[in-house]
Amino acid sequence: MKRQYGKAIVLSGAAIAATAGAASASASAKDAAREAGKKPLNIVYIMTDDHTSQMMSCYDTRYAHTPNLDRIAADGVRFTNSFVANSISGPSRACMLTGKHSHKNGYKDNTTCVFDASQPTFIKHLHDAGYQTAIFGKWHLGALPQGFDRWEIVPGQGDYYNPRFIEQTGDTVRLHGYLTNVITDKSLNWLENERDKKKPFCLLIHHKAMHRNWMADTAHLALFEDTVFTPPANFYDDYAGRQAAPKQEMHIMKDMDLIFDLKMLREDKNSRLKRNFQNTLRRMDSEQRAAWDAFYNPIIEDFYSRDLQGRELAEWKFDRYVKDYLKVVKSLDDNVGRVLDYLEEHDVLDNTLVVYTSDQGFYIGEHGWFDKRFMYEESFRTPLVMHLPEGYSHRGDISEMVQNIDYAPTFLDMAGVEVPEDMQGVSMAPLLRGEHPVDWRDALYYHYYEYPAEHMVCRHYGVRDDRYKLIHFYNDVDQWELYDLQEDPTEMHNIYGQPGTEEVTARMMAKLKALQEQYDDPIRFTYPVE
Ligand code: SGN
Ligand code: CA
Repeated sequence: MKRQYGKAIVLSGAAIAATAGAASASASAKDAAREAGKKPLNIVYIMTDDHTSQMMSCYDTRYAHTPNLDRIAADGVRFTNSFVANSISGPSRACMLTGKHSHKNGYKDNTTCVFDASQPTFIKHLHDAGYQTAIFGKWHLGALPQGFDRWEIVPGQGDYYNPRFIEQTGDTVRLHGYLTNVITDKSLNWLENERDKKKPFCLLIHHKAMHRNWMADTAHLALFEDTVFTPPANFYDDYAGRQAAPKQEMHIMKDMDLIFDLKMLREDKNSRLKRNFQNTLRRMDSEQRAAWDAFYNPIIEDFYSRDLQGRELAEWKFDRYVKDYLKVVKSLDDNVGRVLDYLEEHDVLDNTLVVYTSDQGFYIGEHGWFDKRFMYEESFRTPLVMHLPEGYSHRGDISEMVQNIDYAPTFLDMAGVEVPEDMQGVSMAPLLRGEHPVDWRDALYYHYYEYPAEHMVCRHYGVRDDRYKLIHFYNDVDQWELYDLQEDPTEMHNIYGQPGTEEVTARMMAKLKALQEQYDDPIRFTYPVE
């Protein structure tokens, strides 16, 4: 099969010999940069959790106002076709770090896997090449981080209030404050006081926000209360023609917990996740708790007094879900602004690549859902905006299809470090220079494994090109789905097997087979159409 663009070693800045090992390649990169009077590249990679592009105003103006995220896009680039390889946290993080699909990096799901942290990552390659490396925030890979000079991570999913952190010594400490602020404080402190300012750096700022259960900072509780948010057109999807979709347990009406997710806590009311919510509230100090109760108590009383049912209840849940999510976005956006301001004020921004993305997209009521996992657009996509360092002239939108396996080769390529042969992603650096490589990939591969598990999304793999998507759900249903994204962008009509789709089905099946071979996915499959 034809090799795709980006496997060739492309070094940024002045021409640099590309055959040397990582350390010497970087030494030459830095020498060349110095000779050219340029500062070496820094990387600030900000990744949130479950932040979907429907909730970023530079992608979608229906709900959110995110001036700081929009500032990154306005001064830099916005990817309009950015996707993940496996739409769930740990696997996404493993793809991003290794530049490889899940079956190659071994971290296929959150529930049964532990990340083999001894394997190569872009962080280790940058570190070997002389970069200062650090991560603060959510790691979620089971094993402790390797390859970082400095790390402080939250255990598992982390806590919004007065969070625990695992320190590099192995001790777990409890800090005071709201997690999004605390992670940013730690990151800025490292930039200002802890790093060796003579070396280039790569800093990973990994937020818990906007992960479930969307607990806002008390400072933002009152926001968005004057607006009533209405659900998207396919909120009442009946899943006709699809077998996996009706099996899921991520439905706002059926599965979103009134107490844990929507905070309607009252002594005389019960829910499946009530105890989990009480545990999160117990983390608060008396001042935080008083502010929380003062805000929520009238809403709780009003809610139970109305005894909403059916669609009225579903739409009330949707509205509260969006309000909570937006309040959490507000903290995130403010904190991204703090990082951008720091870099600008300290004269670091010009030679720094600032990346903002999420570990995957999320449903905001589309198909009636919250959560992610499916290869349908809302969760297959992930936001991606970048502030570009000097030397990268492109501004505005980039429409080529990119995937989170591309991040690792991109960072190495831009830093002047050799991209290892076995990385499966491709460097996006040419796109950032404004080039449109004619042999850029024309289709993306996806494979999701976490089943049976929370939210009950069946295992599936699939292929997407610029118009069609073919998915095979193989456990424990066996169904193919085909969507025409041009005619049916919300993926409501599975046209697999319909008369007139034979040619496109055969073409997409061939692309799927080619990608499974190219990426060496060992899954045993049969292609019903050859
Ligand atoms: C938790 C959440 C789920 C979520 C997974 C994975 N439940 O288990 O709703 O799908 O994380 O999310 S909760 O009751 O603990 O909030 S991921 O982003 O980490 O992959
Ligand atoms: Ca996530």
